[in-house]
This record gives sequence, structure tokens and C-alpha cells, in this order.
Amino acid sequence: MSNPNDSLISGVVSEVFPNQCNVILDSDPNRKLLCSYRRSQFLNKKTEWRERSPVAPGDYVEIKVLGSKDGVVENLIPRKNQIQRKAPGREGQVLHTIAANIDQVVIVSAFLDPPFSPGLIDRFLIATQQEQIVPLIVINKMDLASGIPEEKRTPWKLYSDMGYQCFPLTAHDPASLEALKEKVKGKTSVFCGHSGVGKTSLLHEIFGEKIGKIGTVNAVTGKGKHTTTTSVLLQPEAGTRFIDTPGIKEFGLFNIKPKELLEHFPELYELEQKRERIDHLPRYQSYLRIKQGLEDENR
Ligand SMILES: Nc1nc2c(ncn2[C@@H]2O[C@H](COP(=O)(O)OP(=O)(O)OP(=O)(O)O)[C@@H](O)[C@H]2O)c(=O)[nH]1
Ligand SMILES: [Mg+2]
Repeated sequence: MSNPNDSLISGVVSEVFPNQCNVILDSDPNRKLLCSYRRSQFLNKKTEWRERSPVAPGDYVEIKVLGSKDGVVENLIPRKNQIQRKAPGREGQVLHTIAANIDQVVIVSAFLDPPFSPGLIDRFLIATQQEQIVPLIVINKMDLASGIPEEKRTPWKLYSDMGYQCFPLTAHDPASLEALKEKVKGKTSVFCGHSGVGKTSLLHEIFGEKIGKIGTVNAVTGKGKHTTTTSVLLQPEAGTRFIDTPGIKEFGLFNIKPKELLEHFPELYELEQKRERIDHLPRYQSYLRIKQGLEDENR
């Protein structure tokens, strides 16, 4: 008797829609099938958190092919890791998986327009540490730094001093992208950050192909207007994958207790252990806001 799994083929989820997702086939990376999936089949009912969608970009799946363009997801392969946040604006404990099976998170901030945002960087650093994913911090739009006093031109210094890899660059200046290009080669990288920081622009420049729309930044609010609306995984060359994500306003952490939080702020932790004052230090505000948010949630 034939095994029903014999007719299944494997691939990676590249884009997720309600009840359907695009899957790039392992056997033919230029071929993409639109596949339906059954929420009830894959959602993990045992955890107290509900996932917004059972599949995410980067998930490995096995599918049954139905025609030249579509199929059905039959199996979801367990994830090696994932980057998740608390889904914003919802009641209850709902999770949004931004990406699965990734090597590194490229945390993109702009030097200006929108303003450099240490709060979001700090949250992503915690999430990557929890999942043991390499974080790379990109500070885009360095062209806007000319005319800014010297001492204010390196807002990321705090992070490089702590040993994080920081890449100050300008998307439109190819020479400034070389170091980052080397780092993303042969890896799966997810590009995250606020709207308008230049994630899609950077990806255009690095991979040299049109991958999505590039937006404008609102002159009044300084915020982008969410030009990329769904996360998309692309595979420009064998072994290299990247995921462009829509800009996020909030990155809500979960599964971490307020008292564990200080360990993710090692420079504050050490001083607090020695009972020294920390409330004047740069990341203290971030620490405090995240801690208060987690305490409110636990009430
Ligand atoms: N001055 C300057 N502008 C840039 C740079 N990189 C991108 N931009 C501009 O910033 C705006 C937003 O760029 P996008 O690439 O759409 O930003 P995004 O992060 O993908 O935004 P979302 O898709 O909304 O999350 C566009 O007008 C880009 O031309 C840069 O290095 N310098
Ligand atoms: Mg974009």
C-alpha cells in the first residue's frame, strides 16, 4: 500500500495570509505555490498563549500539490527557533510569530527620520537572547548625520561598547553596505524595526532586485506609514534568505519575569548588584518601561 506521505514535497513558507500561505519549493526555488492550511491542525492548544497564525515565514512544511499553482500544508516541521511578540491591540494572550528558523535578526533603526529608538532595540535584544539568535544592529540614514554635533553622531555606541555588532550605514550608499552584506550571506536574516527606517530600501540595495514598495516618511509625525504590509521571505541565492517585515509600533515581550529582566541589561545589573545608582544611565528608561509593562501584564 502506498504511504500517504510519499506524495508530499517540502518547502519553506514565504508569506502568510489568513488560512493560506505561499510556499517556496525546496526542489525548485523559483516555484511558489499558494497553499491552504488548517488552523486547528497546527495550533498548539497546550500552551496558555494562542498563536495568531500557526505558520510563519521561515517555517519548513510538507505540502500536497493540488495543481500547478496550489497545494495544502500537511505537516509543519518543528521550529529550531522563532522570533515572537505579544500581538498588539488584542485581548488575551495572543502571539504573533514574526519569523521562524532564523540565524539572525537585523534590528534596523534610523539615525533620524524616524528618530533613533533604543527602546525597540532593547526589546529585540532580549527576544534574540531568549532564543539564542544573533542580533545585528543597523543604524540607517547616516547621511542625515551631517550637520549634527560630533558627540551626538553615535547614539549606538552604548551597544557597540557592550559587544553588539553595529552597522551605521546609508541605504543609498553602496560602499557603506559592504560589512552588512558579508554578514547576511549564507544566512537567514529577518529585518525588523519601526516603519520608515528603511528596511525595504536596504534589502533592495543589498540584493539588487525589486522586492517591494518603498515608502515615504510623514514630515509631520516623522513616522513611516507602513509601506510593507506583510512579511515576505525571499531567497536571492542558494543558502541566503531574508525576511522583510512590516514596520512595528510595539514589540511586546512575553515569557519573561520582571525580575529576570535586569540580567538582560548587564551593564545595569552589575551596578545594581553593587547597590550603585543606575537611574541616570542610558538604558535605565528602557529597562523601567519594559519592567512596568510586564508588571501590568502580570496583574
Ligand atoms: N535619507 C535617507 N533616506 C532613506 C534611507 N534609506 C531609506 N530612506 C527613505 O526612507 C523612506 C522609508 O523607506 P522604506 O524602505 O520604505 O522603509 P521601511 O522600513 O521598509 O518601512 P515599512 O515598510 O513601512 O516598515 C523612503 O522614503 C526611503 O527612500 C537612507 O539611507 N537615507
Ligand atoms: Mg518596508
